[in-house]
Amino acid sequence: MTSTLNPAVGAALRDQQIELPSWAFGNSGTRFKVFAQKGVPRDPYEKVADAAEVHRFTGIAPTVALHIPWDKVADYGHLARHAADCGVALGTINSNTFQDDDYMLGSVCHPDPSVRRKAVDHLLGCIDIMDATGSRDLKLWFADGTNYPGQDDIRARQDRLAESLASVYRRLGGQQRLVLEYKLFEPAFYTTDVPDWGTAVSHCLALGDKARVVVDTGHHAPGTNIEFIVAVLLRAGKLGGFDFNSRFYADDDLMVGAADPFQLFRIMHEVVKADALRPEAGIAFMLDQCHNIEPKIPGQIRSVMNVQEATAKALLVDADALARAQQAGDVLGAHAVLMDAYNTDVRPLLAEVRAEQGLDADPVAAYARSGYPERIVAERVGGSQAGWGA
Ligand code: PSV
Ligand code: MN
Repeated sequence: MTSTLNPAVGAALRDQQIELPSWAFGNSGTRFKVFAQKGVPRDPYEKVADAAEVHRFTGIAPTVALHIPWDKVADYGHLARHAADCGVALGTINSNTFQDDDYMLGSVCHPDPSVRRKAVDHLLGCIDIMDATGSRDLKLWFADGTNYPGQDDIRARQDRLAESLASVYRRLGGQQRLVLEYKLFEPAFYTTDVPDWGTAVSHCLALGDKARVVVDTGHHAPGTNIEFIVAVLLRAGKLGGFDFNSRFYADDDLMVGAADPFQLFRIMHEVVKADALRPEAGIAFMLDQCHNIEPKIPGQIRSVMNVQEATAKALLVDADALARAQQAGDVLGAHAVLMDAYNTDVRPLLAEVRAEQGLDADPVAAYARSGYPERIVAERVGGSQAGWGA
């Protein structure tokens, strides 16, 4: 069969890298119930092994992000070597300053300096881990905020945040970065200390070049134009990465591309236009999802494929035709160029890309046939399954 694949599109798709969250492989749920699944990892080593399966069948998920302390181990260098043995590498280190009793009123914004010190020490400890794993990014998401008007001083909390962030920033090595994630609300409901991209970017600008913003697609109000935020951050050189997932209502953490594949395409279109897909562009394309009712490894494979499909469509946008139509004020023509790409069935094209990489055209089916799902159910007996908090 002769290849129909545009070489530039093929190369861009082969180079794409998507990072998997270790926590997607553990048990998760809502505050109502966590349903345990058979074969779920009991420790970070097994989580990494599962992530490696996703890479084995998709070829574009070579790194796995850790969450500390959920993925605490005695020897991070050893975990990094285990990852290499499995065919992947350790990626972003996600900090956790939201699951300790001391953090009830906040962490880095807490009114008590000793709690702020404890939170900052945790973040510095995460950088020590990055030194051992070779990770580039420290991801910061703060649950800090207030529930009631008058509960605390909004501006004083911003000052505490700025001071805490500066202490962490100073400790970063030359190649390391701090990526700051914002979230509209939850667990705080009245004020959140980093609620939006504006607050995040203003702190990152004050910190310097090694601080960038993370866009978690689930962290916006309904109707927010996320691709606009992406475009503005890319223009400012301040987009650090994504936490991809889908939302219908709030921070649902569903599979990316499930709720709104068109939004995902629009986001990837902005990324492609800014030539920011290349790994060297320094944008971390991470998933941040929980598979509460679906099997986890296939859920991650499907999610990676959804990002890949949206990317392929974005790469198919005829940039010249689009620019011509835009210049000419041809509203419908410009829109049609975009929709033509979005409406293309890219599955045959992706099957070709996978064939070139020696991969099965259907990663979900190939995984199902691999014997791995049965093996982990048989082998992972005893011990306690990993989940939120472990
Ligand atoms: C918060 O909702 C968040 O999106 C942050 O990225 C956390 O680190 C992650 O979820 C894990 O729960
Ligand atoms: Mn997130």
